Amino acid sequence: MSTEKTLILVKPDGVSRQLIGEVIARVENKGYVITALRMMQADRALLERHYEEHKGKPFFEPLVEFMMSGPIVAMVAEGNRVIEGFRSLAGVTDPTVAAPGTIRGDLARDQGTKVVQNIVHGSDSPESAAREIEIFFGK
Ligand code: IDP
Ligand code: MG
Repeated sequence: MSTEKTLILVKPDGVSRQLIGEVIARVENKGYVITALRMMQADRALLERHYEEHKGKPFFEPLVEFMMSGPIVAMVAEGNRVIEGFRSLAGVTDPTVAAPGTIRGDLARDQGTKVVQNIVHGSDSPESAAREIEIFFGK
């Protein structure tokens, strides 16, 4: 049985607030294994691919611009049910209501911006994880 993989991003707000280590610590303390890691400046083409499911939504352009606004950290974490497990560690999308104890609930809040700034991204299904890992790390 092969263990599951997920793509995690520390978004530009997390990097600029020096929360890379905090995010990594939460992933590792939970028991998942980080098997790939890179810091990068994402370009528009990569982000439009990554967020293609949101094309046409009002927050799509602000989202792409926000994600290009500074460096991000991409990583692959592995472990049984890591996709679900990291989504649980991250908390819900809106940081105002994300549960305390989660990354978004503890470390983010509404900044009044067009796009929700919420520190991290995590894949939401095995299909998305495979697609997103290929975008950031290749085959
Ligand atoms: P997720 O990151 O929790 O999976 P998605 O619905 O996939 O949430 O949305 C991707 C990202 O787009 C979110 O993390 C957030 O930064 C932003 N976003 C999602 N919904 C909204 C919205 O309604 N308004 C503004 N920004 C949003
Ligand atoms: Mg999503």
